[in-house]
Amino acid sequence: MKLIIAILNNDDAKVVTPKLMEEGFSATTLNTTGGFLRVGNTTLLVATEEENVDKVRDIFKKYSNTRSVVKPAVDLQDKETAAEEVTVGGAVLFVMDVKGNFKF
Ligand code: 2BA
Repeated sequence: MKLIIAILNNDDAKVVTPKLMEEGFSATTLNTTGGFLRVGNTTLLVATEEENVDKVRDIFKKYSNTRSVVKPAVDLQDKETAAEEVTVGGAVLFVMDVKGNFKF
């Protein structure tokens, strides 16, 4: 069994999550914040059998969009950072081994 940890834009998550449900997958949604931009994103946890990983990955690939976002300039007392444009996502996926799966 594998655990897919997927970080994606909140709007894309609203599309991806029902698509996963339609295909019979279970998912847990976490409201998260990106460390770099400090704006909200969504983290989805999807545990599934190894043979389904490609199908799950394809759903994320199909419904997640890349975005260009400007990280505003910050003035932290005497330390200034310039505004910066970064490309976010579509989705960032990590696939991990699951050693146990219990329900009580
Ligand atoms: P953020 O940390 O807010 O990062 C947003 C985007 O800013 C990133 O897009 C990347 O293009 C850029 N970025 C991130 N860290 C940077 C840095 N130190 N210097 C310059 N640019 C940087 P994505 O790579 O598509 O990541 C989207 C979100 O996925 C991230 O939001 C973060 O929440 C998560 N993420 C990405 N890579 C991760 C990793 N290795 N571990 C944990 N979370 C990750």
